[in-house]
Amino acid sequence: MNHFETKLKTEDNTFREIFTRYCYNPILTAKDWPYSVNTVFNPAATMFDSKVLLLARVEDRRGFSHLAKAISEDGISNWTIDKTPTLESDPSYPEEAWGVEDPRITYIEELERYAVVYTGYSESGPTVCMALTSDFQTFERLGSIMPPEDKDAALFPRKFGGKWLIIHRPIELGAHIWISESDNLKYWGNHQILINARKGGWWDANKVGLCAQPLETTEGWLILYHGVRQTASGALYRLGLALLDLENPNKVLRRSDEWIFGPREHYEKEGDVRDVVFPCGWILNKASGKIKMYYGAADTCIALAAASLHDVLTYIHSCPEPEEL
Ligand code: BMA
Repeated sequence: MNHFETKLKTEDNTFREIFTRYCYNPILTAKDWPYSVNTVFNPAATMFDSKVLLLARVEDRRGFSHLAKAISEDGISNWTIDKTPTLESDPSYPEEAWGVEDPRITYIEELERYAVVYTGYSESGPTVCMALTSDFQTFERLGSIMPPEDKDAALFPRKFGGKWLIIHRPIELGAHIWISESDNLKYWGNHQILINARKGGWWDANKVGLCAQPLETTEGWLILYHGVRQTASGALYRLGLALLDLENPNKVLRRSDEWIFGPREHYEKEGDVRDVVFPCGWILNKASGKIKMYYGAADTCIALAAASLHDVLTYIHSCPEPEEL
């Protein structure tokens, strides 16, 4: 039985959804956790030891977040969850004073380690932090790598022209998505706007941010990002796609004009923060050509949706080339 929705259309038949939701969503909630927590959401996702590893944002009942890992063979069920927090704020790192949030994971072959890029909630606001790990048990912290306020960051898995590249979203100067380079993963420069927040009536006006880590395909780097629309009843978090040049990721080849996924089901529309879908990770199974996208729903639980890479690439190629910034 196919546990993803077989319908490819929304009820009013107006939009062919590229990502279809798992019919038993949500896949993980606070009730599944081995210790008492408020909510579990916004998970990073990667393959580890041939299994799916999620690193979820877990909010405790003080309101602070830590990261906790959950591992599953099929990436859908039978999750093994760490009995205690996997990565929690360390008092010797003041940038994590009020917790750690929203991780993204990239495997760095050259280092034979995973880079976990996450938000440190410092007393001066959110800042981008990085830690390296080979086992998801011990982490080597590189500390804060961007001044606050900055978040929604992920690393590319290899160097380009001898430089590491990172995507991130400083809040000053318009909440655009930026790309920066480094010789050593610690000190970053040559900052450039990559994807701008549009203006006015657009779904992604005023604030955008990277969602999952960049996904390498033969046709370019797939980028999943969120746009935040302020409405009379609060913020509305929806998702768009972009395609970056494979050898020069500073160049945006395509960008969706429309959002491709947004809050629709009750678990996305109701929770601690209503009307939020917020993926921090996706996994491409190269053999089947399927992408599994893991997302936080309403800042309360973790849900899953899947798409075929072919459909995603066909869609993004039908999108316009963005105007030069
Ligand atoms: C963002 C982050 C996310 C959260 C979203 C909606 O600024 O804090 O972790 O899911 O807001 O509340």
